[in-house]
Amino acid sequence: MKTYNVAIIGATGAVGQQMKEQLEKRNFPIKDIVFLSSSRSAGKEIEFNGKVYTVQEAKPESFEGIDIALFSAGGSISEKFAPEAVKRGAIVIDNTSAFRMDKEVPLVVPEVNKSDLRLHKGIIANPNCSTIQMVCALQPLKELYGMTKVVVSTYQAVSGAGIDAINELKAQAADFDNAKEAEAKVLPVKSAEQHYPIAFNVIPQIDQFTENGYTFEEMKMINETKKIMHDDSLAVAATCVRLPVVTGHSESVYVELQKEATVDQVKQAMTDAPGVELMDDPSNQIYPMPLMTAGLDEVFVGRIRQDLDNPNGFHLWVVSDNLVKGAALNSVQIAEALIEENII
Ligand code: L14
Repeated sequence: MKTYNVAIIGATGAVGQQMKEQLEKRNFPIKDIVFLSSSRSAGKEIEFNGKVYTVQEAKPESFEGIDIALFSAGGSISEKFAPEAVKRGAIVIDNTSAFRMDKEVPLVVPEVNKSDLRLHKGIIANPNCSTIQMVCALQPLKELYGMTKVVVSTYQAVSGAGIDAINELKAQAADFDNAKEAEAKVLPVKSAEQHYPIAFNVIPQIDQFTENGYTFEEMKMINETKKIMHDDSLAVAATCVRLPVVTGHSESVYVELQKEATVDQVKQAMTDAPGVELMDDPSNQIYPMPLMTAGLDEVFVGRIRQDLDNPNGFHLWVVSDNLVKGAALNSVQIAEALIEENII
């Protein structure tokens, strides 16, 4: 079997650690692996398949001989080093928002648009976590019934904002009586001046605001959904909200179909969809929740209801681990698809 030289950039981050775990768990055909990071995390040690590796500072030369480079160290690192990796013959799978809307860059969820991988020119973008889990549930409905409109509200975990945000939630949660005055340095946006506690709170802001009043996270969901599903005419609106959950994003999704469908048909579509698991049994209080889906691969869908005023409208509750299918697993599945399809 052919094996590959792999690099993980951002190896010590929340997503980087999960990328390492997915490669181990899925027995990815690795010849050699290097763990790269900013100078700040260089020197740390990482165990991979029983062997200890030292994290090295990313430099252009680090990509010499690399076949597949998995980037998750922030947009500016990707902008700087992804072209260097491509120049040296690597295929880059980038988990930041740096290249997602670039026309030359495929934006791929393998269950939805694997065939776009063939169009790559060196860089392939991994979509935003909230977008990935939503399109996994939407694509089968669009194929079967057509789709005109999507309205989503998210309930997002802090792990999307990194290890610092996880630690901040844990520290604040330890002190219920002082929650209101809790020290906050990370959320909603680390680089901003104003911060708010997340423990016992709900923050209707993820990423910075854009000029139209939507946040970048909301605009990412809107634009990426249209690109992945190849439908610029699909109406999409999003409201992205942070909750005091460590890992696992939840979404309330309202979708309007072109053709009429029944709840049973929508449930069947979820049962048949690759990567999706139906978890919908209200009589037994069965529906997905982030605590129960943490660490799992699938996108879980429950609470499926027909709209009471529009027979073509359906409401879905969609939950998945944002670090797994929302990030690391999707990146590794892209790499696996490149091998399966003889693209690499
Ligand atoms: O665009 O803060 O991939 O939860 C996803 C996680 C942006 C930040 C992306 C968060 C990131 C977001």
